Amino acid sequence: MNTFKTAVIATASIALLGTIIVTLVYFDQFDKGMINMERTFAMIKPDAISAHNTGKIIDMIEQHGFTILGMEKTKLSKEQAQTFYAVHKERPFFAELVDFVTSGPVVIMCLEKENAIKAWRDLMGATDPANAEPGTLRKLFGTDVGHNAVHGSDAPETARQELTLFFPDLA
Ligand code: ABT
Ligand code: MG
Repeated sequence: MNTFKTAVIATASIALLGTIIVTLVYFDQFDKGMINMERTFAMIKPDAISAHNTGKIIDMIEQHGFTILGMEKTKLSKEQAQTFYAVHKERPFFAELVDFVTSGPVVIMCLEKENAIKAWRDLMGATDPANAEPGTLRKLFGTDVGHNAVHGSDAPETARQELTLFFPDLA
């Protein structure tokens, strides 16, 4: 009899636990749909790397709640830089831009957060550090419009393109 009762209680407990787990997983998925979890492509540029600001920037990324899904220190080839900045190829500053971004190592990252694309652009600050808000990465670590410490995708489509270029498994 005791064995029978134990078996009934054990079966009921397992069924209850199963129901709780299924419910939690369901609500987790539901939440993810509601909160627009996004991925973006980020880069720490050669100026910030050579100034030894890599660690401070990565620390701020984590302090602001981004999850670093992928990260690599690498040096871009001319071809990679030209593809990456192809949208600017007709601009007068294109050659200078490609020279700069290939002048030394960079740290490339895939970041995840709710509304990550805008959140990362907000943390970076304005393209020209002179116009960037206090506390932003470009105000803290940028020098001028051509040497502005960090990059971030500017829209969902560019995030997908840039992640496909550097982190195909995370795009
Ligand atoms: P990125 O994150 O590097 O793409 O910068 P952001 O999106 O804020 O600004 P855009 B407009 O994409 O600039 C690309 C790079 O070109 C540099 N630049 C831009 C100049 O050097 N002179 C200019 O007049 C303009 C408009 C700034 C960006 N990169 N760096 N280094
Ligand atoms: Mg840009």
